Amino acid sequence: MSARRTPDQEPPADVSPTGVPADQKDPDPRAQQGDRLTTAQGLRVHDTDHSLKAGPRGPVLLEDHHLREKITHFDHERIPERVVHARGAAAHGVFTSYGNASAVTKAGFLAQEGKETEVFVRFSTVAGSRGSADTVRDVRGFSTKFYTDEGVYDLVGNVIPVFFVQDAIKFPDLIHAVKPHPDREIPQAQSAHDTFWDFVSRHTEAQHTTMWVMSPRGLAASYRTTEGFGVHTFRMENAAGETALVKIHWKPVAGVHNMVWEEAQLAAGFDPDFHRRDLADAIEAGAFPEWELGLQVMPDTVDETFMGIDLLDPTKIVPEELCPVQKVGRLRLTANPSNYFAETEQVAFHPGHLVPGIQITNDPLLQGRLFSYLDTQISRLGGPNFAQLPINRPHAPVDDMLRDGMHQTAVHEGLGTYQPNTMADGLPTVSDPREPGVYVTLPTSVSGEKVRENPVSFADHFTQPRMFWNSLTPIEQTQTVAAYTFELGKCESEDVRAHQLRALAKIDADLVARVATGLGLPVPGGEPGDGRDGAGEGPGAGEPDGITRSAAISEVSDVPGPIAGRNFGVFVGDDLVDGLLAVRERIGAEQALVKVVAARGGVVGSGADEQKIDRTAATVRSIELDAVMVADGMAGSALGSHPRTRTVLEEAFRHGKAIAAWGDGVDVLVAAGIDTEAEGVLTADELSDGLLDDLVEAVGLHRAWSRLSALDAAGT
Ligand code: HDE
Repeated sequence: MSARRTPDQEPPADVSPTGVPADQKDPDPRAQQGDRLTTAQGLRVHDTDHSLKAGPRGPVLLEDHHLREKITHFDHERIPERVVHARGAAAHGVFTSYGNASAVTKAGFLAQEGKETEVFVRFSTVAGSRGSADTVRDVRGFSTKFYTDEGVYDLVGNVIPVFFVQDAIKFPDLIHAVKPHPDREIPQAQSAHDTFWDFVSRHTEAQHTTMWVMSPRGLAASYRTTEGFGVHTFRMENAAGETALVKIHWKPVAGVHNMVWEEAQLAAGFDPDFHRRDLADAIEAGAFPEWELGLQVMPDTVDETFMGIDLLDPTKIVPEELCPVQKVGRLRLTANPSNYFAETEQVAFHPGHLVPGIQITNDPLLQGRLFSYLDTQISRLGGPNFAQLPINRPHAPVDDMLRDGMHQTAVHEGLGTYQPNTMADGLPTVSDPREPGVYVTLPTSVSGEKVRENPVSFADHFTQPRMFWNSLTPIEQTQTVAAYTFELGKCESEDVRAHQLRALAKIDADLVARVATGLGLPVPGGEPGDGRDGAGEGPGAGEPDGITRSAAISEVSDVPGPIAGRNFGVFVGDDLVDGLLAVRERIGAEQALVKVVAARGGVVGSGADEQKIDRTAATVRSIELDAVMVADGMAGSALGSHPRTRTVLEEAFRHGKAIAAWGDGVDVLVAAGIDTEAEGVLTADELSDGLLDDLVEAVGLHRAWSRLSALDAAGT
């Protein structure tokens, strides 16, 4: 970008009327050019702050084209938000193949080791509108656009491996039920209301996904620490034409990490952009979020089941104990979008954007999605030409014979708009199906009568929620009970609560007893439910080959994970910098981030020891810190005695976050009522390598889980 000229400077002689030197014209006419403000027609403007008026106090003149053009364009700046997944954040990155997937798929981007493919990934919540808070309880979207050499491949997944309904025809009902009530348009971005629970208690196939959402999985700590899932089973084909049924996973290198409920609520108020900011900040700081792509590969059998699990049923997982996830590549997000609207808002994903080697199955949910996404983009992006938008353009050559239409920006030349032709020398030609890179639909056989029916196995709605419940650790179960109790407690209708309790009774006696007790309602037995579709108790597939517990479901582990990108807040006294460099070095070595917190802004220390203050008593909140450190010198300082310090420490303690203090910083903990003997509270006379090592380990365990029970017992 060239420097702007002041008004009294003469333009250089080689400048065109639009201010763009001829040799610097951007070849893309849609980009902004030059350094002079113009109208949309390229006319230079000398004033953009005053409307044209009949005298300084007179009426505004209709002839002011600049005014009318500026306001008209502004009036149309918004496009319809996505009907679901409206709230999102995205980033650019690179996918690198490990090269070991070629036995399963001939997809070029997975073929050879080290093959790199550019990607754009959009994360989202589902229920809320575009301006809603990030940290609400919800399923989250995890969509990846791979710009492969063979064309665009979209993996449009979620952070929860199952879905609420088994058939796309129910999707409008589900979304109507979870969206705000149509009369008052409340509550925003919440499932804690009657219509949602009315729906999921009657469509009991939703119980499995609902339980994932009620568990800590519904409260992602950050997008960087969520798993992703393709949900449906896909059919993959290798170069020899052999096929397999495959479930697709994203495994976060930073581990799975979720919020506790109070933390999520505080974040929704204090920083509604919490996840969006976290993602962008991490990328800007060079702590690039990473995931490994994993495949569960299962035989392509006629009945499309695996060890009793119907692979076409999107409400079922295949436990990792039965079919391990094989890692086939790594995703790294390396750059933030430069324009939210152009990229994050206009990106258009579609589960039917596939590449050779990856094919769909007859999962009725997937089949319906194949229709929906193209349809919705036409209304959301104003016509059929959205593939021309820069963010949606394939990075492979396109010659599609699609022409004209709303918002056509290409100037197509020649007569080759039909096939076969002689007028354009036969171009573009169709490819020989045996050539690499050509998409050929697998000739799978289809038969049967036209019916509106589900396979029998789809009527088993309770085996897998039971397995999920059994897989949670006691503290995760307690959090899940608290979530059900809160959400059902927000339902006005006794009938709705009772319906949902009857569904829970079919999952687990302890679960339903605890939720019913919290609601003050009688505990139902296993009487016939109110569900549709066989009431969820159909013969079904039964317990997946005796697996009643899957360890991969729980986030709690006694093995510390990596802490890259985590935030360590160091509370310092009025002039303390001693030890701060050691803290920075140790924490920085883990690619984690240090935030210096002092009473007021500016710097602490002087000369070579000077350190920038990142947060003050006014701006610091516990929600953005994974660990709180209270340095020597805090006692008696302005921050040490500040009420905000106490609040941060109390919240960090309640939320099970690691807390460390040394020197007279320990006195500050005691004064705030922190139990210095509790799990994850580390104290020492002075800062040492040992203290920092222990702190790093405590953060790697995510939380001091034993400290959470008090919070949940209190019903928060
Ligand atoms: Fe979507 N979904 N969906 N969905 N979905 C949309 O497409 C739909 C489903 C998912 O970041 C919409 O472009 C139907 C499952 C994500 O831009 C819409 C059904 C999964 C995103 C649509 C489902 C998803 C969407 C709205 C039931 C996980 C955000 C805007 C059959 C595997 C993509 C848009 C982004 C968005 C329809 C179910 C994931 C209306 C009909 C299952 C991540 O087309």
